[in-house]
Amino acid sequence: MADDADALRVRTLFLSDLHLGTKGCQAELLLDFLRAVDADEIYLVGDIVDGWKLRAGWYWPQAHNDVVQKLLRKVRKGSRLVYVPGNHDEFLRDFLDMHFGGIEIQDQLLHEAADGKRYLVIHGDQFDLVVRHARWLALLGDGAYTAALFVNTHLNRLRRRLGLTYWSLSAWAKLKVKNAVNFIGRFEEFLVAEARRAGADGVICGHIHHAASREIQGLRYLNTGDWVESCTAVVEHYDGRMEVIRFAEWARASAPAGPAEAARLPGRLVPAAEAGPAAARAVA
Ligand SMILES: [Mn+2]
Repeated sequence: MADDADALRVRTLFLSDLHLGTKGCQAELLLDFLRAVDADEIYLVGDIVDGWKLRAGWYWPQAHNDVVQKLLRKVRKGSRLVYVPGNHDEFLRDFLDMHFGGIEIQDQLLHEAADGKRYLVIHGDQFDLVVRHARWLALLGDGAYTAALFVNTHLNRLRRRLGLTYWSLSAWAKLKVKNAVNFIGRFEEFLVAEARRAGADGVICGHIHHAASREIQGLRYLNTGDWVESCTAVVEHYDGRMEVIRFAEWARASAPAGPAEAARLPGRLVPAAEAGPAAARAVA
């Protein structure tokens, strides 16, 4: 694996759903990836630290510390770092628009790529309720849709303040495995619609642990995936081209030593597309 000196340099790196603080986080692989890539700008697109799991029981091994240190080191070396909280780290939504040691916290924002295209960067959990209740919300119209978005934003915050457990979209979706494909499709459509409303050319989100790059209704839909199962990220190259990196494949293809590095990659790291929607979102 490349060391920092000969790391791949990209204009922007988008990462989400690391779930640091849980046993599921693939921190060692993530460290390898962070050693292999450097970026002018880094967007952390939510569920970076799993506040809900940590509250239930402290789990913070050295590798998770190393990930944080690695990111902070990139900031010290000049990378801009923007943290867009998700539902698992929504405690950070109390600190929106603040700066901590060179890190900005934003609920959502527009990223302008090198080719002039603008992308809405947002975690995506804001749409849990509307994805879940899409059918009757469509019947009730715009007012109900706006109300559902508002309620969703405040629901997790309220549950946390009341000391309740986290309501999990994925647990709910697992009960309806047959609908998982529909559910992902609906999520993607809502996110694209939101990007259109924001006047953007596309959206970059996370949350459903399902990396993707495709055209939906004339806009670009990009999902960063996760570092629990699929180990994926989105990068913007210096010409503005966006690419989903699937680290398992990418490391095999780019490691000069090949087998030694590749052998470290667990066999279950299959591309999200092949793993299927049910497998792809274990802890959204
Ligand atoms: Mn999430």
